[in-house]
Amino acid sequence: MTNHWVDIKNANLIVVMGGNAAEAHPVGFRWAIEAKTRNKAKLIVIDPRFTRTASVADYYAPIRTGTDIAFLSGVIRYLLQTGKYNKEYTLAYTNAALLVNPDFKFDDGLFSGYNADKHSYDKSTWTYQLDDKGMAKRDDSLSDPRCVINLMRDHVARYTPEMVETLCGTPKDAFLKVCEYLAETGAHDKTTSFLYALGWTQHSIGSQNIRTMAMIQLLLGNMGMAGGGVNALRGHSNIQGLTDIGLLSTSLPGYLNMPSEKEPTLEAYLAKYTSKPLADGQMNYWQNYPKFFISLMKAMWGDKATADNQWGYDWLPKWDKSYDVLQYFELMHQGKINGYFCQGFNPVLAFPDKNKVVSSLSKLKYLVIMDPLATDTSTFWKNHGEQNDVKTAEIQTEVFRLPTTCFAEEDGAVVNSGRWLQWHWKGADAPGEAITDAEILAGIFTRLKAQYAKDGGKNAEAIMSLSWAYGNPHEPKPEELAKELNGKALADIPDPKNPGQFLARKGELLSGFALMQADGSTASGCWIFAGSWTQAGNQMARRDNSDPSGLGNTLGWAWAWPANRRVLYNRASCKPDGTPWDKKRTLIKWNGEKWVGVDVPDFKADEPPGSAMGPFIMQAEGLGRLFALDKMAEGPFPEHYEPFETPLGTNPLHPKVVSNPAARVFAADREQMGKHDAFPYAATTYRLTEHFHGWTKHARLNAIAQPEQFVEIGEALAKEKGIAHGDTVKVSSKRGYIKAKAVVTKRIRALQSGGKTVHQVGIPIHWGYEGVAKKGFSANTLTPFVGDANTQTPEFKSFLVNVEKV
Ligand SMILES: Nc1nc2c(c(=O)[nH]1)N[C@H]1C(S)=C(S)[C@@H](COP(=O)(O)OP(=O)(O)OC[C@H]3O[C@@H](n4cnc5c(=O)[nH]c(N)nc54)[C@H](O)[C@@H]3O)O[C@H]1N2
Ligand SMILES: Nc1nc2c(c(=O)[nH]1)N[C@H]1C(S)=C(S)[C@@H](COP(=O)(O)OP(=O)(O)OC[C@H]3O[C@@H](n4cnc5c(=O)[nH]c(N)nc54)[C@H](O)[C@@H]3O)O[C@H]1N2
Ligand SMILES: [Mo]
Repeated sequence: MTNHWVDIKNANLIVVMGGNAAEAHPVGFRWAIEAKTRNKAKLIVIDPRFTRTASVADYYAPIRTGTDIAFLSGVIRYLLQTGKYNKEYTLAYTNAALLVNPDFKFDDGLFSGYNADKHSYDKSTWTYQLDDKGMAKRDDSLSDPRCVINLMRDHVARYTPEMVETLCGTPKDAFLKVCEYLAETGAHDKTTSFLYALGWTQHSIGSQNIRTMAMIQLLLGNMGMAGGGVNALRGHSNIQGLTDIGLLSTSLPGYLNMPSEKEPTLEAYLAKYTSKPLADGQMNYWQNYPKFFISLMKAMWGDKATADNQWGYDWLPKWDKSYDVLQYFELMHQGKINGYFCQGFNPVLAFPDKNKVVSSLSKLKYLVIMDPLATDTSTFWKNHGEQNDVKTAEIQTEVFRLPTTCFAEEDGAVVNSGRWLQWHWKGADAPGEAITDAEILAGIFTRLKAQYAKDGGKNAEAIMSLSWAYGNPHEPKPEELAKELNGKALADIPDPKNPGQFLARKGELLSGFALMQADGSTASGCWIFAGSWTQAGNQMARRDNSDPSGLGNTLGWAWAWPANRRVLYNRASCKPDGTPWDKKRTLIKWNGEKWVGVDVPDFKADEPPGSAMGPFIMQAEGLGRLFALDKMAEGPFPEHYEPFETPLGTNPLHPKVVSNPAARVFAADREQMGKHDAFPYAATTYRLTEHFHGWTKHARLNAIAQPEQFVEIGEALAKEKGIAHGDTVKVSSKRGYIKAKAVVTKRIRALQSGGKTVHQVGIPIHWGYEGVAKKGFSANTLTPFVGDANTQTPEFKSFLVNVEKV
């Protein structure tokens, strides 16, 4: 979230699209209800299904799954055509006026630079026009046809209300009604908050779904504003923390980059990621990259990291390709992986193409399961009947089960969707032989290290040099890990403004990332967490909920990254002259000397209004990007591509380019994609309030609350297929089938899309064969093995099935 949970109450309009907050985030959703009751805010829902969120909404519009970019591009077209957007904000704070490279093009579904063999783009034309100082050129009169806003207007011109209706199946009137709601919040004193989750991310065009919405928020002037923003409602407890500390194969903690083979030296690496300004006078925070990176190296290798050995750069792995989970299971499937550590992950239920997953696990020599529960994955080798019909004798994989504690059985910090690090205390001791994940990992590390010391091995120096400064090396404590992430001074840090004084003395915990140095005198495991545990103590454990402004910016409650800031880009909540766009939403303002207010300013504290510095300080030009330059895999502007399994069989906009041209699909999986003639219905998968993934089928009360696997189909489809409410149906895709009870419902209606009737099928995800609940099928028996071109998040939300009465 750029904003935070409580801030939702400040919105005038709440759009839930690509999520179902009332069911998946029932506690946080209270803030949407608070906005409705206190602010007379309107709540609108756009979802293929009439959800429980829709049932308390002011307006609901249906949509065909996988078509949100078309819908949102139609909204952008509407805003530009009617002029109902925040023009001052757009001109001052976005790249609308900047000039784009004359060689950048979009034609018949493809942007300039496409390489059909590699399914990827040469992005060298996705740039600005630069002046002789290397700064981006701009035309504030917006008359140059190469201005971003003019190219964008041309790009979205195709998304007329009629085209939106054709692509999305959303009736034109409903679409226009949503446009009107949104346009009202283009006023300076009105905001929209978008709440989204997997309904947007789990698509082959997932990242661009979110980007299109972010562009709308920029046009409406809602970024940086209380009650505005781009608000991802995250999933697992601490999944936000997981991304923050970089547990992705191409990331390092704090959204730093894991080096690749293309950066063999530290110099090449830092040159690539230390950004240079694209506008005169711009502070761009990534100019500090070396300070954050070298501090991380010092946290990793301690005294062993020195200037002479490039702070241990050579010890870091250099990726040749992304090792996302799709890639990893593909390699496993090809027989190239010997062993797999499966920590807090149940891939047989959670990962696409369950049959491929089980066949991949069957090729391993060993599988280690770290989990508090006996998961379905841990017994993938057992024949569980129709739900897992394997030949046990043919599976040689040795499975080790290491029982762990769960979050309620240990202390630690959980980062919520609003970036708040909240310390929590354990509620109970773990039962039986369960020990913490940290103790297991430390146990493996200390043994590996001992073995390396004895026998040597590949990259031994990296293992031998790792800093492991914990009181008990076999069991690092949450407090120790938290302080390591925060960081400390390894030498006295002099204050450049006050000679003879120090910002920190040697050994002290850092009070913030501004203290970090690129000379090895500071260490920090995750720069964005600096300030969470300082000399003043554990900031994450604070529980002062005083709220002087009433906006919910409780700066004394827990601690938010970065720098305890609650609303990102809050400089943009003020006009260029430093006064707030909307007085009742004052987060910060200029007091004549510096920026002050109820939030921590997201700007240089003493940079006066009217200077050349833009508010989006993580960007080289300081502006919100309507044109994304080279940051996205499939183009600087979003474009509608069909799901890999499309019920239309074509893309009405450009039949030659049907699905995301930059998506990575493994050859064998391409063959496993179904076609609409054999699998005519558009399916999507989702959660139920009463269950949490595959855990709660181990709990009797949840199993009683939602006792049996079902699928939802509309009345029209049920009638066509002769299916009655409560019948057992077989739902099949090209990859397998499941059987479940049919729930025939008005909540899913047939849509008219692409000149035909499209029926949608809803499939909840919570069943499997382990636990106390009635057995069921992994919903992922049906789903395709393809992901978003940027993140590789699987396309769980749009695929094709057939439905038959059993
Ligand atoms: N009770 C409960 N709560 C949970 C979880 C749980 O298992 N149980 N899981 C947690 C986790 S890990 C996560 S990530 C979150 C997920 O939170 P959500 O994303 O809100 O949950 P889902 O139910 O997967 O999907 C949300 C909605 O997306 C809709 N949808 C499907 N395709 C599309 C589309 O193309 N466009 C649009 N606009 N909508 C579409 C679905 O119909 C569904 O209503 O929930 C968290 N909360
Ligand atoms: N078709 C379809 N598939 C989906 C989705 C969908 O919407 N549709 N949603 C996707 C999403 S968003 C998610 S998040 C995944 C969820 O996929 P998983 O993360 O695989 O699902 P969980 O059942 O939550 O599994 C997590 C495991 O962690 C264990 N666990 C809990 N606490 C701890 C702990 O402290 N330590 C350890 N080691 N283990 C612990 C639990 O017992 C559980 O077995 O599913 C994904 N798959
Ligand atoms: Mo999730």
